Amino acid sequence: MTLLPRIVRLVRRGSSSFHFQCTANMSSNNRRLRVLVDMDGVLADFEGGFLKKFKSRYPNEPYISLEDRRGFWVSTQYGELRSDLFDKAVSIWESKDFFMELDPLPGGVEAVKEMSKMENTDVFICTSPIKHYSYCPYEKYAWVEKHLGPNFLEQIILTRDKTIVTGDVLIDDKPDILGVEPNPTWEHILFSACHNKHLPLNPSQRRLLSWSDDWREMLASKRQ
Ligand code: DGP
Ligand code: MG
Repeated sequence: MTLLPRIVRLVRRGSSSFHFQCTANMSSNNRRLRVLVDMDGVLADFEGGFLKKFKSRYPNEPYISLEDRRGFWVSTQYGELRSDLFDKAVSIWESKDFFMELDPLPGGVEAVKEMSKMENTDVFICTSPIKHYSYCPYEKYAWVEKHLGPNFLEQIILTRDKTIVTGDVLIDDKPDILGVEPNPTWEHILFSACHNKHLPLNPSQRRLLSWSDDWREMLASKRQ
């Protein structure tokens, strides 16, 4: 039997099996992997850039070496060292050019370029701007244009709540990614950073130790 008359009959009957077959075919043929990649601590060296500028602006103040960093919030640890260092830390990333001048972390830009060329793969940069918005959002766009190229400006998602973004994986250095959606669609792959590498291994959470780690295999596992 040729296909067209059969489809016409099924549509006239309003057949649910027709609908099922169409959506099933669409999902098997058009199944694309959506990868969300965080920026600070994953592509851009926030911690290294912060420490360099903190030492240069406050040369006589104590600082926390990257070896000794613990906990996601930099300002919290500086505030524990001495309470006035909280505001001094914040002043660094609230300054003009801080985000723009962050160095790329080794291999990140290359990995993102490579994965964006993979078949059936959509890559988005998913990053939370700080609330002091004078420079950060603009500079994040400028950083992406500079390091990944102008076409990548289409792929930027700026959000303070990553749980409402849909995707298959989110590669992110923040250990706990919380928001209004209790069941995000993505699997969080924890990207190792100076502040999280001492955390006890959670067997249900996969990690990428760096961009030299096997991110290709990790993506391949999501396609199965
Ligand atoms: P993300 O990498 O997308 O999770 O963004 C987190 C941002 O928060 C990133 O720009 C780093 C920044 N950040 C790190 N420590 C602190 C802190 O102590 N206070 C604030 N306000 N932001 C921080
Ligand atoms: Mg991050």
